[in-house]
Amino acid sequence: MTGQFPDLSTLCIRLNLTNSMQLLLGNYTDNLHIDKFVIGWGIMKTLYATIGSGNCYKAHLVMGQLGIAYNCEWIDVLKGETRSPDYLKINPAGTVPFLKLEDGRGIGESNAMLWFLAAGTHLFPQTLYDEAKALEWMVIEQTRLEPKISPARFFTTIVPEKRDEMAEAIAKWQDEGHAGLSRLDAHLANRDFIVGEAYSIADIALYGYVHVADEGGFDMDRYRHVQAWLRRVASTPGYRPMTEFLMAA
Ligand SMILES: N[C@@H](CCC(=O)N[C@@H](CS)C(=O)NCC(=O)O)C(=O)O
Repeated sequence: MTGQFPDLSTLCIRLNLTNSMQLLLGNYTDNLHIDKFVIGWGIMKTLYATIGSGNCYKAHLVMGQLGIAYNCEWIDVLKGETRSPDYLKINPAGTVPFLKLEDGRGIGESNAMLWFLAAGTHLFPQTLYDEAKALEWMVIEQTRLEPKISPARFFTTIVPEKRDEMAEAIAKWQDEGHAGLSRLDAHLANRDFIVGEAYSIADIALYGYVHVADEGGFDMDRYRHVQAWLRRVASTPGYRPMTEFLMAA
């Protein structure tokens, strides 16, 4: 019955169910013989996330593709909610995404979440070498791509009123981001996915921001291998676009 599970998780996110409502839903799903271990007592992971964030989208995408049900708590970065005393008690680093596990322990850093959530599944790299290559590309993502694409996109699309003021910095982020995108394009010239033969968390990590780089003013027509890979990722089983994540807010 796991095939029904992603639909259920979408339902839980959309309705933003309280714990007691999840408990009821858990009892209901027991009758349907849907996964009792996760849903049975209504206890779920909680993802603290902000709208429009590629880092938060990575966690949404991997949980959707693995059929993991979770609550989503929306934190408004633009209103400074990541720095509120209440949120700092949850994640002292004051950033999103943040994943709270069923037992109350937490995980920060989007790529660490991917690693934890996918371990032992078909989305985890299948050999030690591929694990190392996945880590290599996840570090490249966090150092050469995300820190360039994310701020360029933020000041171009999310707060466009700041675009002129930030024009010089945006141009610099774009230059540096293009170096990372060129490297990714060369890597994808002769392969379908980032590591090994199959789609994995390395693809999800890279996809989070690369697929919205055009919103940061990056000319993506320069990268035909990246474009083909973006289409391949978007056709993997259980894929959900970022816009669907936003609609759940
Ligand atoms: N490297 C972290 C980046 C986390 C991060 O900087 N998140 C941004 C949103 S994408 C944030 O929380 N900004 C608000 C703040 O720093 O107060 C990850 O991959 O999760």
